[in-house]
Amino acid sequence: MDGGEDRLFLGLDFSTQQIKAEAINDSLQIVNETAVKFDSDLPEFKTHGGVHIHNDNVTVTAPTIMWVKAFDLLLEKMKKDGFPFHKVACISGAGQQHGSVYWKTGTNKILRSLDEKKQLHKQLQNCFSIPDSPVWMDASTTVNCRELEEKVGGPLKLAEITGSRSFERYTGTQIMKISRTRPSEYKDTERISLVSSFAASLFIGDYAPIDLSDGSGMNLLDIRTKKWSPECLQACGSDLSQKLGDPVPSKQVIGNVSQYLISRYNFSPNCKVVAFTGDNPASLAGMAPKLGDVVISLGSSDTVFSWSPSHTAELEGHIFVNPIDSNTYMSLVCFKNGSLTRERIKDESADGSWDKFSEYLKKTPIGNNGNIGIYFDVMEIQPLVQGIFRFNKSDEKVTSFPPEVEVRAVIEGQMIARKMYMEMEMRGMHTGLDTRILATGGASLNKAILQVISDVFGAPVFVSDIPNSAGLGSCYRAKHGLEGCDFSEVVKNHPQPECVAVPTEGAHEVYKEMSLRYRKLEREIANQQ
Ligand code: 5FX
Repeated sequence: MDGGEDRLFLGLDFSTQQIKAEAINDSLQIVNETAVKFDSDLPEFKTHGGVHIHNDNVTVTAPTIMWVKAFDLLLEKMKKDGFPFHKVACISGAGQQHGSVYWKTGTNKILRSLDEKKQLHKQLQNCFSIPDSPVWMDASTTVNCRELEEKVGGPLKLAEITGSRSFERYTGTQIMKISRTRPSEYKDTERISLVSSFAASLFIGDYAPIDLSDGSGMNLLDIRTKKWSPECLQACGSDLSQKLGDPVPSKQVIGNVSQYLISRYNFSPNCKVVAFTGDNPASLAGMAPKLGDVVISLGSSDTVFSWSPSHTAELEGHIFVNPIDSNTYMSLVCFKNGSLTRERIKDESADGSWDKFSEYLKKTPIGNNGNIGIYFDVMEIQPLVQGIFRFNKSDEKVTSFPPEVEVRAVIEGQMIARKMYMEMEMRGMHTGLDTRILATGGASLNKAILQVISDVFGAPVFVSDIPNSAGLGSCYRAKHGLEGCDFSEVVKNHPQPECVAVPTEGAHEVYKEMSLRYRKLEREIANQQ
């Protein structure tokens, strides 16, 4: 190995429902894609959508060891398929954001002296002080959120420091909850990782640092100084700065691949690892956006994000340190009811067929004859509400819609909310005919859905033929970190996305009025809960 056209860059994506590896060569061509799906490939963990939703309906966790076992399976699959591990020059990766991993005291020694003959999950099975990791879908920490905000001087003050007011899924309050409810397990925790830095730890055989971009999703990092905020740490748990380690810029090389991986899979001893980051920051890198582009990512969660040169504190949405350039920022809004809700409605109203779903979207009018649906199958983030709500054109509640109306209602309702919260979070951001909306994620393959997005946002929608932008972004980040050049240099051969939908005439007026109604109805629902 070493240099030359032959070298590869490996990108990992530890997402909610699966882990995936993607490899590119120096010309940015994808040469390998391998995935392990938690529900179907690891049925012994009995997850649904990669998680366990507890009986209280707000606690959501995933077994940490399942992720380790998935890592074993993934690399074994690649080995079996003859993947040339020795050609990998650098690795980076992404993880579902906010989720946390609790390593038991003494584990670092084990990580540093792994036995190449044994699978990793067998060696790490007793190494997690909290065996079930809280994930981004968890909404069980409302009391902790209020406490954190109060301790630092209110929600806006917290947003000024950390880029976000307190949100239930954010890691700081998840840690606070664990330190209060499970004090002995907390004490027996040597290190706390995010899913991203946990995954990186499996590659370097040591505790990997948290990167600044994913670290911004914890309500613990001061995004102005790029250091942990002492007051936030103090509010969330004792000895927290030791348990977290120092954060590093997202493009930092954090070490070489472990001896375990060299011996077991034939990685090169020179193979470097660049800090892993969150899935949304990695997606930003994978879309290679221009300033002013808006990315809409349609996955387990739906997110809308963009690259911002500066930041202002807002009560809705989030600001993260930018994964590509830690002197700039990225703004993001996140919605919990994304693809699983769309899939449920496809199953219930379109006989489980995406073709039929698309047909219904095409045959129903823009604005759905005034019908509006709000589908929060699980507790939404903004607003913090769960339930299904349907309204007719006079804003009266109705209990059901005909199937084709239901299909349009879910997509219109979701996209109106995506635009509305994007405008609240990214003050001054308005989409128009000169904005490029870059769509990614599973639903970006569905042209009928993309047409609704274009109509609601009043902007053309572009897609590239790579739906997994987090994995690709991780490959780009690996190359960027290794070469230390400008990111624009790394992505100069990135395939140009193609315009697949432009706004329909007249749609703008319909959605302008409908958005006002949506906002009023959503507020009423939130006030009633
Ligand atoms: C972002 O803030 C989120 O919570 C989600 O998009 C997760 O990152 C999904 F993995």
